Amino acid sequence: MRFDICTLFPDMFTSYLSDSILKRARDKGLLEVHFHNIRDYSKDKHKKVDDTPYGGGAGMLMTPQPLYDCITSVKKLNSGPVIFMTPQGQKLTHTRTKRLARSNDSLILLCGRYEGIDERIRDLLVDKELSIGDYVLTGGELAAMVVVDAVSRFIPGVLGDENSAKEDSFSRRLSGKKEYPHYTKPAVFKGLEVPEVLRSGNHAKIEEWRKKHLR
Ligand code: 21W
Repeated sequence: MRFDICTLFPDMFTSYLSDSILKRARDKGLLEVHFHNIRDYSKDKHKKVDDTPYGGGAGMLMTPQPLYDCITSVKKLNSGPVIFMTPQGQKLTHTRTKRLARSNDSLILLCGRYEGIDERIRDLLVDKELSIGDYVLTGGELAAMVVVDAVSRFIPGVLGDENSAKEDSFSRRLSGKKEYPHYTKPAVFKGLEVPEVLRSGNHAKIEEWRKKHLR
């Protein structure tokens, strides 16, 4: 799956996407993430990308020209829908991340900054709007990273056998099941002992203990 991310802050993404599961997915060629700095498309002599709102009001808006040129240029590389990350968007859910992965070979993610974008960019280029929850972030970058992470887990081959997408804890919880308490070594930590039965090797007893402690 391919993601193209239009942002004023491409550097914010690199460390997260270059580690762990997502790094392995990119190395294996299962996941491609490309960045496009909206500022690079500004035709203003000072590379300006924001301006004051018509009608007045607090804050600045992203001006349409750099956004338009950035997105139309990216659309030549990526035929997927343009998704604008905004607090007004549809809420990202487990079901929506799954659907995004299953229905698209590629996505274009647009990260907003300041108070938002000029409405004409929505009219001309935006296909869908997504929010990641009811809280205020500084911009769309963190939200876009959440989309890449959550959606990538549904790309076949991205997760190893030990934590496959349909058996992960969140899917189990959604399908009506709960989680049991987990323990790893050491057997005693800060005076708290791992339940004896989990160290017994008796799989029937372990199963019984885990069922009893679902929450
Ligand atoms: C936050 C931009 C608030 C604009 C009218 C005028 C992307 C986000 C964002 C941000 C406002 C997401 C106002 C959950 C988020 C994002 C930055 C509006 C008030 N209204 N998901 N001014 N939360 N946030 N400011 O914040 O870009 S997805």
